[in-house]
Amino acid sequence: MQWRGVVSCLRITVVSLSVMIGLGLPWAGWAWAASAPAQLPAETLTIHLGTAAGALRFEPDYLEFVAGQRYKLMLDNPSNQKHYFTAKDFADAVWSQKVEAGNVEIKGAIHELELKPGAQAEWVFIPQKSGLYELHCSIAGHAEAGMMGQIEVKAPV
Ligand SMILES: [Cu+2]
Repeated sequence: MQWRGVVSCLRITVVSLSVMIGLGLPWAGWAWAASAPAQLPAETLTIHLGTAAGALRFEPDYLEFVAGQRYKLMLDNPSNQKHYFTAKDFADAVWSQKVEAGNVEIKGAIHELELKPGAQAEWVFIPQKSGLYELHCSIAGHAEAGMMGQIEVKAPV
């Protein structure tokens, strides 16, 4: 609870600073806003697609974001079969900066990710629209067996 309080305070401080910059130094404020999105500090979250024991589920199966904040979502597949991270409405509601996997960095819109056994990927994005979105694995039978989840994007405080 205390931690949440500190976070809200920090958010209010950041908003106040932005407002002050915007009002006091219009040109500096404009330049800051124009270059900001890709440089905002990123909060890191992790999601596992499947489990080492072979369970068909996402861990965790609920992710929460705040619109306008930058995130680095670390995806991995600890199981011995491939899985998908399919959340099309969510993907349409975010600005994707990049996906990094192995030595490859992919820029631009992302719709779905497939992770082979043992694979890892990092997806950097900024959610744009609040809402409750569904997540599932699109391999036949996996969603039915429980490989589903929810992604909530909250409006900025
Ligand atoms: Cu799956």
